[in-house]
Amino acid sequence: MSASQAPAEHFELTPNSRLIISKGDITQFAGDAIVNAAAPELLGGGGVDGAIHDAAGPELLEACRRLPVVQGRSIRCPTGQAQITLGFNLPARYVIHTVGPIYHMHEPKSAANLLADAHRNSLKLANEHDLETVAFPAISCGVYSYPPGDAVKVALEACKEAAGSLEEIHFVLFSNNMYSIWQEEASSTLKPI
Ligand code: AR6
Repeated sequence: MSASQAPAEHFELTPNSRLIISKGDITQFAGDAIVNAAAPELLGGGGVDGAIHDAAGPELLEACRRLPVVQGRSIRCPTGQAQITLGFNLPARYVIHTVGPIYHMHEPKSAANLLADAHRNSLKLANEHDLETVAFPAISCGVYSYPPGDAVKVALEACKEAAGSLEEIHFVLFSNNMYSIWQEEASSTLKPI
């Protein structure tokens, strides 16, 4: 089946949490939170970050500006960390902003650790807010150039470790290619349900 016809695929991630992979636009996700693949300043940008800010409306940028600068003159979210705001005009109640690594700026092993941190810290915040459903895009797999075949392994392993009491962890992939990569990795490592 081609990805454009593909239904959402469900897998057992942990005994309590299911992993759901679908193709689409994450700004349409109507669960508790969507994760944004942001830049460290948290002031918007291109890619999924731009789409989320456009759909959420200007209040999202205002909420991001109010988050404290924690490093240097402008960094609100160092690579691998996460911050949470409301979702404003989005169907999702919250946006969890995280920053993945720029692949070529790190040794592959540190890039993998930072990408895992981005997923784990996003899920930590989701659990701290008692959320039940959260959706991730393919963090770092666009402008930040992380090879998607490696990123998916890191992302799914980190989600397994940090799922906590989340009922559903979704990955909403924008392209056929990214959807197929996620679907193949999940099918080969997790039990379908
Ligand atoms: N829904 C789901 N996925 C999407 C959407 C969408 N609406 N739009 C794009 N994607 P990127 P990064 C996919 O570049 O690599 C920004 O400028 C896209 O096809 O958005 O982490 C930030 O401000 C790709 O597979 O994020 C940062 O500066 C994936 O989302 C920088 O880009 C991630 O691509 C972050 O780069």
